[in-house]
Amino acid sequence: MKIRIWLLMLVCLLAVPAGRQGLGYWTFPAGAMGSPAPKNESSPVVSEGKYLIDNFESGSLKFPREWWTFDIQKAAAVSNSGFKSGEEKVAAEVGSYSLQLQGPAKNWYVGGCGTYLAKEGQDLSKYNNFVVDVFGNGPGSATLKIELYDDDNNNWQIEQDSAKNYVPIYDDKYVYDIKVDWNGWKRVSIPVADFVDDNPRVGDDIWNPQPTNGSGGLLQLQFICLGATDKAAVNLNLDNIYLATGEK
Ligand SMILES: [Ca+2]
Ligand SMILES: [Ca+2]
Ligand SMILES: [Ca+2]
Repeated sequence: MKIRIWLLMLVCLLAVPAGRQGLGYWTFPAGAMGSPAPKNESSPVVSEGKYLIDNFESGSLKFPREWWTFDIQKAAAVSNSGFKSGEEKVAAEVGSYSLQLQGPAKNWYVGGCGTYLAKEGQDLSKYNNFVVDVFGNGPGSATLKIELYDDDNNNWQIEQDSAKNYVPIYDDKYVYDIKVDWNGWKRVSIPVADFVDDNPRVGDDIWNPQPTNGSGGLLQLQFICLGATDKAAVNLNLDNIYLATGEK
Protein backbone atom coordinates (compact mmCIF):
# COMPACT_ATOMS: atom_id res chain seq x y z
CA MET A 1 0.00 0.00 0.00
CA LYS A 2 2.77 2.41 0.90
CA ILE A 3 4.43 1.74 -2.42
CA ARG A 4 1.17 2.46 -4.30
CA ILE A 5 0.74 5.83 -2.55
CA TRP A 6 4.37 6.67 -3.27
CA LEU A 7 3.86 5.84 -6.96
CA LEU A 8 0.70 7.98 -7.09
CA MET A 9 2.59 10.94 -5.64
CA LEU A 10 5.39 10.48 -8.13
CA VAL A 11 2.92 10.45 -11.04
CA CYS A 12 1.28 13.64 -9.74
CA LEU A 13 4.65 15.38 -9.38
CA LEU A 14 5.58 14.48 -12.95
CA ALA A 15 2.17 15.37 -14.41
CA VAL A 16 1.96 18.93 -13.01
CA PRO A 17 5.01 20.42 -14.72
CA ALA A 18 4.28 18.40 -17.86
CA GLY A 19 0.75 19.80 -18.06
CA ARG A 20 2.11 23.34 -18.00
CA GLN A 21 3.94 22.67 -21.21
CA GLY A 22 0.72 22.06 -23.14
CA LEU A 23 -0.72 19.10 -24.96
CA GLY A 24 2.22 18.92 -27.32
CA TYR A 25 4.33 17.47 -24.51
CA TRP A 26 2.49 14.15 -24.73
CA THR A 27 2.97 13.63 -28.44
CA PHE A 28 5.93 11.60 -29.63
CA PRO A 29 8.75 13.70 -30.99
CA ALA A 30 9.08 13.41 -34.77
CA GLY A 31 11.56 10.75 -35.73
CA ALA A 32 11.38 9.01 -32.35
CA MET A 33 9.97 5.87 -33.94
CA GLY A 34 12.31 5.85 -36.91
CA SER A 35 10.04 7.89 -39.17
CA PRO A 36 11.61 10.15 -41.79
CA ALA A 37 12.29 13.80 -40.94
CA PRO A 38 9.09 15.83 -41.13
CA LYS A 39 8.61 17.72 -44.37
CA ASN A 40 7.98 21.41 -44.02
CA GLU A 41 4.79 21.36 -46.11
CA SER A 42 3.72 24.81 -45.00
CA SER A 43 6.72 26.54 -46.54
CA PRO A 44 6.30 26.87 -50.31
CA VAL A 45 9.75 28.38 -50.90
CA VAL A 46 11.26 26.42 -53.76
CA SER A 47 14.64 28.08 -54.13
CA GLU A 48 16.66 31.03 -53.00
CA GLY A 49 15.23 34.33 -54.17
CA LYS A 50 11.88 32.79 -55.03
CA TYR A 51 8.63 32.42 -53.14
CA LEU A 52 6.30 30.04 -54.93
CA ILE A 53 2.66 31.01 -54.45
CA ASP A 54 1.26 28.06 -56.43
CA ASN A 55 2.07 25.71 -59.30
CA PHE A 56 -1.23 23.80 -59.00
CA GLU A 57 0.56 20.44 -58.99
CA SER A 58 -1.84 19.17 -56.31
CA GLY A 59 -4.57 19.36 -58.97
CA SER A 60 -6.71 21.25 -56.47
CA LEU A 61 -7.53 24.82 -55.48
CA LYS A 62 -8.11 23.69 -51.87
CA PHE A 63 -4.66 22.46 -50.86
CA PRO A 64 -1.84 23.02 -50.14
CA ARG A 65 -3.03 26.58 -50.78
CA GLU A 66 -6.66 27.59 -50.67
CA TRP A 67 -8.06 29.78 -53.43
CA TRP A 68 -11.44 31.48 -53.28
CA THR A 69 -13.29 32.06 -56.54
CA PHE A 70 -16.03 34.54 -57.39
CA ASP A 71 -18.48 35.14 -60.23
CA ILE A 72 -16.38 33.41 -62.90
CA GLN A 73 -17.96 30.45 -64.69
CA LYS A 74 -14.91 28.22 -64.39
CA ALA A 75 -11.85 28.48 -62.15
CA ALA A 76 -10.27 25.07 -61.71
CA ALA A 77 -7.00 23.15 -61.66
CA VAL A 78 -6.87 21.28 -64.97
CA SER A 79 -4.48 18.85 -66.67
CA ASN A 80 -1.79 20.49 -68.78
CA SER A 81 -1.93 17.68 -71.36
CA GLY A 82 -3.73 19.96 -73.82
CA PHE A 83 -1.51 22.97 -73.09
CA LYS A 84 1.91 22.43 -74.62
CA SER A 85 2.43 25.28 -77.07
CA GLY A 86 4.15 28.61 -76.60
CA GLU A 87 7.57 29.40 -75.11
CA GLU A 88 9.40 26.07 -74.90
CA LYS A 89 11.17 26.82 -71.64
CA VAL A 90 7.87 27.70 -69.98
CA ALA A 91 5.96 24.77 -71.48
CA ALA A 92 8.65 22.48 -70.04
CA GLU A 93 8.17 23.91 -66.55
CA VAL A 94 4.40 23.99 -66.08
CA GLY A 95 4.16 20.42 -64.84
CA SER A 96 0.92 18.43 -64.87
CA TYR A 97 -1.67 20.99 -63.77
CA SER A 98 -2.48 24.67 -64.15
CA LEU A 99 -5.30 27.01 -63.19
CA GLN A 100 -7.88 27.47 -65.94
CA LEU A 101 -10.04 30.61 -65.98
CA GLN A 102 -12.99 30.71 -68.36
CA GLY A 103 -16.29 32.52 -68.62
CA PRO A 104 -18.36 35.15 -70.42
CA ALA A 105 -18.09 38.85 -69.62
CA LYS A 106 -21.03 40.87 -68.45
CA ASN A 107 -20.31 44.56 -68.92
CA TRP A 108 -16.59 43.62 -69.27
CA TYR A 109 -16.48 41.82 -65.91
CA VAL A 110 -16.02 38.04 -65.72
CA GLY A 111 -14.95 37.30 -62.12
CA GLY A 112 -11.83 35.72 -60.72
CA CYS A 113 -10.07 34.14 -57.80
CA GLY A 114 -7.76 34.99 -54.91
CA THR A 115 -5.63 33.65 -52.11
CA TYR A 116 -4.33 34.84 -48.74
CA LEU A 117 -0.54 35.17 -48.59
CA ALA A 118 0.41 36.58 -45.17
CA LYS A 119 1.82 34.34 -42.50
CA GLU A 120 3.37 34.96 -39.07
CA GLY A 121 7.15 35.35 -39.36
CA GLN A 122 7.13 35.70 -43.15
CA ASP A 123 8.36 38.83 -44.91
CA LEU A 124 7.43 39.06 -48.59
CA SER A 125 8.76 42.61 -48.97
CA LYS A 126 12.17 41.39 -50.13
CA TYR A 127 10.69 40.20 -53.44
CA ASN A 128 10.48 42.80 -56.16
CA ASN A 129 8.99 40.87 -59.06
CA PHE A 130 5.64 39.18 -59.54
CA VAL A 131 5.91 36.28 -62.00
CA VAL A 132 3.17 34.21 -63.61
CA ASP A 133 3.09 31.82 -66.58
CA VAL A 134 0.07 32.54 -68.77
CA PHE A 135 -1.38 30.31 -71.50
CA GLY A 136 -3.27 32.50 -73.95
CA ASN A 137 -5.68 31.52 -76.70
CA GLY A 138 -4.90 34.33 -79.12
CA PRO A 139 -6.17 37.91 -79.38
CA GLY A 140 -9.02 38.67 -76.99
CA SER A 141 -8.16 35.92 -74.48
CA ALA A 142 -8.68 38.32 -71.57
CA THR A 143 -7.45 41.29 -69.68
CA LEU A 144 -5.99 39.85 -66.49
CA LYS A 145 -5.98 42.27 -63.59
CA ILE A 146 -3.55 41.30 -60.82
CA GLU A 147 -4.40 42.78 -57.42
CA LEU A 148 -2.06 42.93 -54.42
CA TYR A 149 -3.43 44.10 -51.07
CA ASP A 150 -1.39 45.48 -48.18
CA ASP A 151 -2.58 45.82 -44.60
CA ASP A 152 -2.80 49.47 -43.54
CA ASN A 153 -4.91 49.19 -40.38
CA ASN A 154 -2.79 46.45 -38.81
CA ASN A 155 -5.34 43.69 -38.40
CA TRP A 156 -4.14 41.11 -40.93
CA GLN A 157 -7.36 41.29 -42.90
CA ILE A 158 -8.99 43.24 -45.71
CA GLU A 159 -12.33 44.72 -44.73
CA GLN A 160 -14.54 45.24 -47.77
CA ASP A 161 -17.67 47.23 -48.47
CA SER A 162 -20.20 44.69 -49.72
CA ALA A 163 -22.49 47.51 -50.86
CA LYS A 164 -19.78 48.95 -53.11
CA ASN A 165 -18.39 46.05 -55.15
CA TYR A 166 -16.33 44.79 -52.21
CA VAL A 167 -13.85 47.64 -52.35
CA PRO A 168 -11.38 47.70 -49.44
CA ILE A 169 -12.33 50.16 -46.72
CA TYR A 170 -9.02 50.56 -44.85
CA ASP A 171 -6.30 48.92 -46.93
CA ASP A 172 -4.47 49.57 -50.16
CA LYS A 173 -5.08 47.68 -53.37
CA TYR A 174 -2.32 47.82 -55.98
CA VAL A 175 -3.08 46.57 -59.49
CA TYR A 176 -1.46 45.69 -62.79
CA ASP A 177 -3.30 44.77 -66.00
CA ILE A 178 -2.04 42.25 -68.53
CA LYS A 179 -3.65 42.16 -71.95
CA VAL A 180 -3.53 38.48 -72.88
CA ASP A 181 -3.49 38.32 -76.68
CA TRP A 182 -0.95 35.58 -77.41
CA ASN A 183 -1.10 31.87 -78.13
CA GLY A 184 0.39 29.29 -75.79
CA TRP A 185 2.58 29.69 -72.72
CA LYS A 186 4.41 32.90 -71.92
CA ARG A 187 6.21 33.93 -68.71
CA VAL A 188 5.16 37.35 -67.51
CA SER A 189 7.41 39.12 -65.00
CA ILE A 190 6.21 42.39 -63.52
CA PRO A 191 8.26 44.61 -61.21
CA VAL A 192 6.19 45.09 -58.07
CA ALA A 193 7.07 48.80 -58.40
CA ASP A 194 4.95 48.90 -61.58
CA PHE A 195 1.74 48.08 -59.70
CA VAL A 196 -0.37 51.18 -59.19
CA ASP A 197 -2.52 52.28 -56.25
CA ASP A 198 -6.10 51.50 -57.26
CA ASN A 199 -7.80 53.25 -54.33
CA PRO A 200 -6.29 56.68 -53.63
CA ARG A 201 -7.36 58.07 -50.23
CA VAL A 202 -8.10 54.56 -48.91
CA GLY A 203 -5.29 53.00 -46.87
CA ASP A 204 -2.10 55.07 -46.65
CA ASP A 205 -1.51 55.13 -50.44
CA ILE A 206 1.96 53.69 -49.87
CA TRP A 207 3.06 50.23 -50.95
CA ASN A 208 4.13 48.66 -47.65
CA PRO A 209 4.40 44.88 -47.98
CA GLN A 210 6.64 44.51 -44.91
CA PRO A 211 5.05 43.04 -41.76
CA THR A 212 5.98 45.79 -39.29
CA ASN A 213 4.21 47.63 -36.46
CA GLY A 214 1.48 45.00 -36.33
CA SER A 215 0.69 45.12 -40.03
CA GLY A 216 0.48 41.84 -41.93
CA GLY A 217 2.17 43.57 -44.89
CA LEU A 218 1.29 42.00 -48.23
CA LEU A 219 -1.90 40.14 -47.28
CA GLN A 220 -3.51 38.76 -50.39
CA LEU A 221 -3.51 38.33 -54.13
CA GLN A 222 -6.46 38.34 -56.52
CA PHE A 223 -6.82 37.81 -60.25
CA ILE A 224 -9.74 39.54 -61.93
CA CYS A 225 -10.66 38.58 -65.51
CA LEU A 226 -12.09 41.18 -67.86
CA GLY A 227 -13.37 40.58 -71.38
CA ALA A 228 -11.66 41.99 -74.46
CA THR A 229 -15.09 43.49 -75.22
CA ASP A 230 -18.03 44.07 -72.91
CA LYS A 231 -19.49 40.66 -73.77
CA ALA A 232 -16.43 38.62 -74.84
CA ALA A 233 -15.61 35.33 -73.13
CA VAL A 234 -12.24 34.95 -71.45
CA ASN A 235 -10.15 31.83 -71.73
CA LEU A 236 -6.66 31.41 -70.27
CA ASN A 237 -4.55 29.30 -67.90
CA LEU A 238 -2.19 30.44 -65.16
CA ASP A 239 0.72 28.51 -63.66
CA ASN A 240 3.92 28.94 -61.62
CA ILE A 241 2.82 32.01 -59.74
CA TYR A 242 5.67 33.34 -57.66
CA LEU A 243 7.41 36.32 -56.14
CA ALA A 244 11.07 36.73 -57.00
CA THR A 245 14.07 38.85 -56.19
CA GLY A 246 16.07 40.26 -59.08
CA GLU A 247 15.13 39.26 -62.58
CA LYS A 248 13.39 35.90 -62.23
CA1 LIG B 1 1.77 23.42 -62.86
CA1 LIG C 1 -6.57 45.54 -42.75
CA1 LIG D 1 -0.42 50.71 -47.84
